Amino acid sequence: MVKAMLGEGVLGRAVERGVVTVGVHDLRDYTSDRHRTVDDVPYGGGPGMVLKAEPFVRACEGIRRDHGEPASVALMSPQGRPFRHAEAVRFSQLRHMVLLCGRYEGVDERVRDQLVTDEVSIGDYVLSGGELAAAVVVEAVARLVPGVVGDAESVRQDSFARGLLDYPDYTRPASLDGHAVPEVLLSGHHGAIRTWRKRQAVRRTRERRPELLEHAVLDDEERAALSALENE
Ligand code: 6SD
Repeated sequence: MVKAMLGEGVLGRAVERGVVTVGVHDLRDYTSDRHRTVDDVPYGGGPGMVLKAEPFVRACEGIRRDHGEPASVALMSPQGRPFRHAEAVRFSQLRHMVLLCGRYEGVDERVRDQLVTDEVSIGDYVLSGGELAAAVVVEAVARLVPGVVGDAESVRQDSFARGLLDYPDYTRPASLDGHAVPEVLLSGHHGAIRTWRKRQAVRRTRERRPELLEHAVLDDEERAALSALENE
């Protein structure tokens, strides 16, 4: 599942070009019993199973032996710190990181104590396993590695890199079932278009994600747009 996801698209091509390397490891390959057991019943009782610590420890030992010491060992978990653009930037600057994911059940706490340097949540909802979360993190981080996305300017202009939501986009036709594209975008006035887009980005952010404005670094035009909205 993880190999299929990471083999596609922008990331898949970057891996083919050798700009980034992604290894996928199966915890069962790091077990020693005949049944390749990765889980056991929880001490103290209760429902569900708990992923054993040893397969995680042995997997990390193997990775360390083959690839050197990782700069981060991140555990995908709903108990983690929210994964945002700033964390993606930080991870993208590391030479090597490991992402650990469980499936179906909890993880023995000693994995956190002994191995994990970053516990990461991709959002406040519960998945059945960490694989999708890890793929989300890998994709968001890899985009920020120079050379992964062809157009570096598009990465710089990405919504959360600017701290604001994106402005609305339009393409042809100029009118669709009576819904016209905003005049200014057809005007050819690049200055006016830039100003309109900044206003739209600020307006959307204020309406949908006002908390983002607390940390956004706004330029003069964006600050003016925000003041104008606040006086409306
Ligand atoms: C048991 C997991 C690992 C189960 C997860 C992470 C987030 N943000 N929601 N759910 C999750 C991660 C669920 O393995």
